[in-house]
Formats: sequence, C-alpha cells, structure tokens
Amino acid sequence: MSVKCHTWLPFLGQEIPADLTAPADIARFELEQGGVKASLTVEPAMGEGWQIAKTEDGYALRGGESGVLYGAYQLLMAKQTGAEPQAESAPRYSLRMLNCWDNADGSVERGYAGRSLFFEGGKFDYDPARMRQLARMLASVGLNVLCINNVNVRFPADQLVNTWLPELAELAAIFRPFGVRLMVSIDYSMPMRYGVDTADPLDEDVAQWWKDQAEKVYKVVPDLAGFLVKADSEGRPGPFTYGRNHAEGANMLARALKPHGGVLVWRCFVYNCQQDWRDLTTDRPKAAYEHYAYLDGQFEDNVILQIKNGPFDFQVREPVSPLLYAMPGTVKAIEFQLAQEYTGQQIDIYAMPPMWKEIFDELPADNVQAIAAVTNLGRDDNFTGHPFAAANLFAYGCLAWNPEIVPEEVIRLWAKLTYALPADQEDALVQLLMGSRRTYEKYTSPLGLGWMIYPHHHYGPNPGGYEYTPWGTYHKADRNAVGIDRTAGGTGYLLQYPEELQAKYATPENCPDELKLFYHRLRYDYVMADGRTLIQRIYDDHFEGLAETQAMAEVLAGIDLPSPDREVAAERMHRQLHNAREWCDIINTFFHRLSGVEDAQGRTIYL
Ligand code: GCV
Repeated sequence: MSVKCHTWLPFLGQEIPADLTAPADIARFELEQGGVKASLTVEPAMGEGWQIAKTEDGYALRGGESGVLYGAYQLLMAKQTGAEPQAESAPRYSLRMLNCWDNADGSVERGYAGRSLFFEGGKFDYDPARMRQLARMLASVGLNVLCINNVNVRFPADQLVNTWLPELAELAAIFRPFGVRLMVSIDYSMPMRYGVDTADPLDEDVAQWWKDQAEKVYKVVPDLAGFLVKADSEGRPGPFTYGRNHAEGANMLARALKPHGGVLVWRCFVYNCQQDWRDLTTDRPKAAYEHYAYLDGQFEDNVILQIKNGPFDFQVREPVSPLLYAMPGTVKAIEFQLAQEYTGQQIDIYAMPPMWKEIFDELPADNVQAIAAVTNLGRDDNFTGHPFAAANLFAYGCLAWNPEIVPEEVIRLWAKLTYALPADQEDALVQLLMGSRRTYEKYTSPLGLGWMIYPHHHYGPNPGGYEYTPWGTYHKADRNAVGIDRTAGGTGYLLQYPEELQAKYATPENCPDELKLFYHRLRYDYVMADGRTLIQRIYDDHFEGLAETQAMAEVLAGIDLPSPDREVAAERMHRQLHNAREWCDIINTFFHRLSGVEDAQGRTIYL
C-alpha cells in the first residue's frame, strides 16, 4: 500500500477489522499487531483509567471498558519510542470533545483540510475504513466525544436528529468500539418546522416536542453524548427572540436529554455582531460575561456552558475569558480551536501547546469541568492539510486528558511517533514547532490587538479590514496612538476578572507586553520596559517575525521528512513565507504612514 499519510500511529496501514465491537477487542488487536505482549483485565469500575504493571514476559494491563484501550495505546506508544510506559493514569476531564464544523453539503466552515469527512451533497457520505482510522487516532489520545456537524445548523443537517437517525446510528456504531460517542449540533428553532408555532423555551408544546424528539433519538443512538447548541449568536435562533434568558433556553433542552443521560452543551459565544462602531459603550469582549455570569446556579446539572478560551474569537493572543473565572455553580467547558482560522489556516505552521500552557498557567484547571476543540480535520489524505497540524490534534487529546502536559514533551512525542528522524533533525523539528506560535504572533497583528485580517476569509493582513464594521473588533489606530483602554477607566472589561488578575493588567507598566494593546491605548512614543518605544517594538517584532520565518524555512529544508509530507510541508512553507512578508511590510507601512516615525534601525519600510 502506498503511504498516503503519516500519522502518530505508525501501524496505520493495517486496518482494524470491522467486526471488532468492544474497546477491549480493539486493544487486543492493536497490541498483537504492534508486537506488545500484555494480559488484559477489564474492570468496569475503573472507567477510563488504566494501570500497567511489568510481568515476566510482558505487561499486565488493567482498566475500565475504554481504559484498557487507552492503556493499550500507551503501551504501543512507549514501545515505539523506546520509553517505559507510565504505571497508571486517569483523565482529568470526563468529556474530551471535538467539534466538527462540517456542513451537510460537504463544506467545512473554517476547514483547511479539504471537504467533510462525513457528508457530501446533502447527505452522509463517508468511507467506513477512514472512519475507523479516525476513531483509532482519537482513541489513541483519549478523545471520547465527536460532534459531527457545524454549530451553524442549516437544513438538511437538522435531520440528524430526525430522518437521518438510522445513518447516525450506523456512524455511531463505527466509533463506539473506540470509546468515542457522537454528539450533534441542533437548530434551536427546529420545532417550528414541525407544526409548533414558536420556539419559546417556556412554551409547553416546545418542551414536549423536544422531549419526544429526544426519545426518538435515544431509541436509535442510546449512547449519544448529547446536543451542542449555538443560540442567539451570529444570526442563529435562540431564546432571546422570546425575551427568555439562556438558562431558560438551555434548561428546556437539558430536561429533554436528562432521562437518557445526555448532556446539553450550550455555547457562550454570544455578542452583538450588529454593533455600531460609533457606539463607545459596547465592548465586544465583555459580552459573554454580561450574558451569563448572573445566571450562575440556574442551569440544570446536565448543562455544560462551553466558553471560548478568550473573550474575542481564537485570536493569536487573547487574555483568558473572564467567564472562565466566574460561575462556580455551573458546569463549564473551555473551547479551543484547532482549525487555524486566525492562526495560519494550516498553511502557516502554528503549534498550539505553548499557547494552551499559558492559558492553563493562568486558569486553574479545576475552573472547568470539560474541554472541547473545533477540529482541524478534513478529507485530505493526511486529515489535517498541513502534516504538522496533526501535532495540534495529538497534543489536544493529551491536554484534554491531562492539562498539565509539558508542551515540548508532547510535541516531541508526536514527532517521534510520526517520523523516525535522526536525533538532531527531531530536535530541529521540535524547536521549529515550539517557536512557531511566537513567530506567527510577531509577524501578524501586534501586542494583543488581533483582527488586522481580511474580513470573511480571515487570512492575510488587512489592518483596516474590521474598522468601522459591525463586528466590534477595532484597534482604533490614529496618528498618535493605538489600542483600547479596557481598564476601569476605559470600557471596564477588566473589572470582570478576580482582583489579582485586575492588578496584573491594570497599568500599562504591569501589563505583559503581549497584551498591552488589548488592555491599553498607548501612544507610539510610549516607552516599554526594555527602553524601546511602542512603535519601534512594532517594527522590530515584524522584522523579527519575517526573519524567523525565513530561518524556519531553512531548518525545514534540512529535515528529511518522508514523502509526501516533505513536499506538502515545503509547498506550504513557500506560502507561509509570502504571507509573513506581506504581514511584515503591510503592518509596518500602516503604522509608519500613520505615525510618521522612522525605524530606528533604518530598515526598509515601503511608503
Ligand atoms: C461556526 C467565528 C467564525 C465562524 C464560527 C463562529 C463560532 O465567528 O468565524 O465561522 O461559526 O466563530 O464559533 O460559532
């Protein structure tokens, strides 16, 4: 078989027989073909956890039903890397979710790896063998919930919980043996297409309609993880239409799911996307906290509020969302985005683990009870478009299992499993990935500003692209200053945080450089801690970001990746170089034209 795709499971070529239907059977199959001798004991009470002990001629693996499968993959990865397996482990979060933004027509919203893995032409359309490969990859890093359709639910995807149930059941049966349960996004207004004249959550007919529908769903897919909902957000229907709050809206659905053990994952990405840019009283990052914090304690216990990691929308640098520090009486999930919508679109290299570490360094892991990420998957041979984007999927699984992972260790493990490179080349690849996020940050929008991108497709520099739009994402650069004052004296956003965090960001002097322009409006001649002016720092970062990308290209050329990853990575690096140059020159020119300040080092800025 020709190698279409290198994954972190080096034995991918050998398909898992379709008749294996229990995680323990898969575990045995995988261990046998991976050449690992191990006895297996399933102890259901151990849940997803596992223990590994060395025996005379191999290993004894004990674990819960899917625990044994997770343990088996640990043994296989340890063998592959020549390491000793860990003795025991259990996941920090019981729901480790992936959200696909796949549409029924086969397109993927913010997808950069080809078309949908599940749908085409308005119906299910998938390769069962490929599904098993995917399930295997997810199980190998402990991911256990897969939401298969876009949160923007458009007909006919709403039929997933109706006429498409038999097909949904078939797909669920493929993933089930791997410990992966399916989830579906639903359309809040769906009852209105079935004879109910409202979607008001307090209307009895609406509640009854959803109860009946949930019955039908769970009859066919008894282990469906639940529903995912985007309501009152970017034009989606929701309870606001009826003057109801989001606790009222979510609870109605949650009650329909409860008898079946399902969860209702309710996204908190709610803000005014029709903002008047002249309106200085509205500050988009404040929106989620304003909509939800006061509702703490009012949600059913099977509601999970899913909150994006930052208050905007997956920018290269954002503070941790203040809502993640609030609502102690509510179950919360943090949402990341593996799809590189704003972070290079799987053309530019952008390894996320260092960013996640910064987030969890500031956010106690216990502040959330579940974790979700928008996938970077698609129908491309290698699943993720850029072969290195797979490192983010791999690392996300590891993070969801244990938020205390060490970024470099996880990236190295992925590199080791995926490519058996000589030690110096492996080091080079790991360092390249480790620095990639910081480099991307330097050549794109400066110091926490974000959003200087082309509207709609979100790739490439357009410093004025979002000014004067209704989206609430402004930098307000003028000839003297740039940024927005979000402190107590400004929009007041900072007041949504616990006091110790308020203190950390309150003054430009205390505020870390990377977020200075998110929290403060600063003059170009503001002097940073290292003595450079703000404008000089902007110029320097951009020239450095471009130079670092050029250095990355050279390093990449020296790594003997196997084909086709070598060719794909090289072609994408070519595009990344172009992108980095565009960003560097356009952003520097933009600020030079406004400020009239020369670069202290006399480098070329195009006027
Ligand atoms: C699925 C951003 C993206 C949208 C996405 C939305 C969301 O606005 O640009 O494509 O819609 O986030 O997270 O719901």
